[in-house]
Amino acid sequence: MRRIVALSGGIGGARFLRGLRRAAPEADITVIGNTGDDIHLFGLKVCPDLDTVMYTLGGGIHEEQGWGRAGETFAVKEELAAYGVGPEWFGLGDRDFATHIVRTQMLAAGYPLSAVTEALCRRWEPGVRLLPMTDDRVETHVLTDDGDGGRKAIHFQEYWVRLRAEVPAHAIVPVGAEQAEPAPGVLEAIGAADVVLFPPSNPVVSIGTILAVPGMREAIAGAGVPVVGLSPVIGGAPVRGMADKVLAAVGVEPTAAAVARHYGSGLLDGWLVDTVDADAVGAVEEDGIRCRAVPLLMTDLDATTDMARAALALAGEVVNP
Ligand code: FO1
Repeated sequence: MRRIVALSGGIGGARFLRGLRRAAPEADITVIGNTGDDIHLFGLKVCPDLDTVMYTLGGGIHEEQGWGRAGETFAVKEELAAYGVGPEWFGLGDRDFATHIVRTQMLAAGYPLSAVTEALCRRWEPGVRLLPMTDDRVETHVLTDDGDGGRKAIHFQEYWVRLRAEVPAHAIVPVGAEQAEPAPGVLEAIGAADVVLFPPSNPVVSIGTILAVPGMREAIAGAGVPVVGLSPVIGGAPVRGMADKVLAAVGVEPTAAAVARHYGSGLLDGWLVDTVDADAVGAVEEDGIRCRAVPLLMTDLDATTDMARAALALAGEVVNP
């Protein structure tokens, strides 16, 4: 499989891509990154998922945290706080600030986000082609309670980082998605792909937001190539983060089989579940999706590479049953 397209959110997607790059060193890998998590802060455009992929594959990521830069300092944030300028709940470091300054400057000069991302990647050399899902503004909002018996929509980062997803989420809305267009190169990459992969990213706010861009789902389903996903849910709980909270908001149980059904056999040809969920294989296959159980914990690069190999092997099985 020479041409691989992978959709990706932040931490989980980025770590998987590291394994994929190692599993398929000769392949052309195009990554379509979620931009629904993007946020404007201090007049700067921050793209957490694109940056997480770029830093992770480029060797600049804070390994334990999974987001932000290694060796980070927070002088700018402290100085802003001294002026009473927040939000303090979002940790932007000094090194990371430079990325947002360059990005914002280029956007203000008229470059689209796809061109800006390409320029930033020239420094980081991630070894994949990283494309934002769209050049248009899409912002994921979460409908929560307003405390007065009503409801209010808040930015995804406020829900995720400030509130730690601990308040009820009634709906997840990718604001602007309906009017968005896939970024240049996205549909072409899907059309030329030999396989499309869904890493173990959040099915709602990461992969789901990418699929909400008009034309994206149709292009993937109609590409005529295997589409294989890896479950981000293991043993009834998300491996990382608070994906169960946003799954509940869209009425999906936090099980590997339910996430596969959520994507559906119209989109997904193959699905990997963890070995602890081996008893879900039958149910997923009954839904018309070829399923295998393999270890899905990204404990180190070897384990992650094996996961990527298993995904590519399953794609091969779908083509040559
Ligand atoms: N996640 C946190 O839990 N707390 C933070 O303060 C935080 C800051 C941050 C800054 C830049 C960046 O690229 C990512 C950052 N993240 C932070 C991660 C991010 O909020 C989410 O994990 C992703 O958006 C979900 O994919």
